[in-house]
Amino acid sequence: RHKFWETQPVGQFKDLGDASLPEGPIEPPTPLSEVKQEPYNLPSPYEWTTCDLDSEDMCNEVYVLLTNNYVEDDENMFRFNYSKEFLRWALHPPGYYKSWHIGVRVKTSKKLVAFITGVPARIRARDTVVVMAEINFLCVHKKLRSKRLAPVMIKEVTRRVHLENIWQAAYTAGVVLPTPVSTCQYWHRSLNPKKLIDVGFSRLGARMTMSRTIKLYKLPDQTITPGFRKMEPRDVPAVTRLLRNYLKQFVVAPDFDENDVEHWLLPKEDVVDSYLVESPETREITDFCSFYTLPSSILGNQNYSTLKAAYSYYNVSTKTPWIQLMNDALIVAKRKDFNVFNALDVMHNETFLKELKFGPGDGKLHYYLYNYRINHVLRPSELGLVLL
Ligand code: NHW
Ligand code: EN5
Repeated sequence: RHKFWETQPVGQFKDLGDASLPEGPIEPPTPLSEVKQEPYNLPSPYEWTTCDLDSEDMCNEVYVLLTNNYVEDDENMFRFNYSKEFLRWALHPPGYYKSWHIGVRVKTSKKLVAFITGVPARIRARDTVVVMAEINFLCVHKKLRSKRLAPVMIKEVTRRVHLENIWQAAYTAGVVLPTPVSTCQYWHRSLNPKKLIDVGFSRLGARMTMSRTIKLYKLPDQTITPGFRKMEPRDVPAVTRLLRNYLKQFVVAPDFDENDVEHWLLPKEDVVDSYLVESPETREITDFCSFYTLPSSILGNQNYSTLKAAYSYYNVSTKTPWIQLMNDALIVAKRKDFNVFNALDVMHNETFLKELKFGPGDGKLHYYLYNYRINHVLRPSELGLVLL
């Protein structure tokens, strides 16, 4: 059934439920001298290229490829539209390798037709912190699908990760592959219900009018929690402590240090937003919430071309109740003109989703590890990791 994945060091369907297999690496690292020194062969019309996102031209080529060919929903109504600034941010974390930003061009025309990326990350699985690659933005041009290009690209990124002496990876996908560590549900909170209904993102509920629907999703103009404010550079140490302490409880979670928090969580306009609660009495930072900006192109609508979506990222509550904290996040997202606020049922998100009028979407997200076995399928609430 999975001619490629059956050959890879990932959990196989036949081993699901076999708790006798040891947790940890599926195969040991090989000596670096045994890692293939030359790139894998592509079909002869194509050639490898390394994409420098700092170059305005290359960043634009990647942006155009993804804008036209990246992930769509199951009815092909929406397509992810990551911005150039977002791609630069996503691919330039501390310690990134340029060689892990891999493109495929047509030799004759030099047109960019495929892409895959990795970035390094320290991810903890139970008690063990493992240096991994986070793989994302795998994309093959629509006209070149089903030619088995994806397996070659995956093998090539794997080779380049191995050359840096890294032997594990984490990735998410909307499709089922061998075999998910966990399967999460997308939830959606309407901020602009009229537009969402007009573009077919959501439907008018049974026995609901448009005006009742608009009223149902109304939010206050101002946040409610005293001391709720935008995160600033001076907050990096306190946010790192708060987040590290919070993420301890999950089975799989990133091991963020201050440099990671500065990169991934300091607010960056139209890319990532972060807010915290600073106690007006003690000046202590007690709670935190964040979301990233990922618009989708609306395919074939007369009136609208983009859906502005916020995606819940990392959140921590120690004093402010979850529902109040995330309601404030909804208020700022609404004020910033997002049309919808999306979240997965990871971490403690189930404690606020229903209360805050999120509804389940038609999409699922499967989490995977490469060359690392976890013996049981995890509940989403055991996951402390959000990929972009
Ligand atoms: S998930 C988003 C993936 N991208 C899209 O969905 C965009 C639209 N689709 C496409 O561009 C986030 C194409 O359909 C793609 C497949 C390119 C998806 N992950 O070339 P063929 C990520 O980026 C397998 C993994 O003929 P195609 C995460 C499929 O099961 N494998 O198909 C990426 C089959 O293998 P099988 C996927 O449609 C993680 C084979 O590809 C997959 O022209 C990558 C068919 O290839 C997916 N999303 O192109 C893995 N979709 O065994 C990283 C299909 O079943 C692993 N396939 O025969 C770790 C590497 C690093 C290790 C370091 C130690
Ligand atoms: C790797 N980083 O299917 C990511 N999105 O539910 C790659 N549905 O937006 C993997 N089909 O349910 C990505 N509206 C996998 C996800 C791919 C994109 C995707 C889903 C997630 C989605 C929307 C639109 C559906 C359009 C028709 C959806 C219902 C919203 C409604 C709002 C009111 C309350 C009930 C729910």
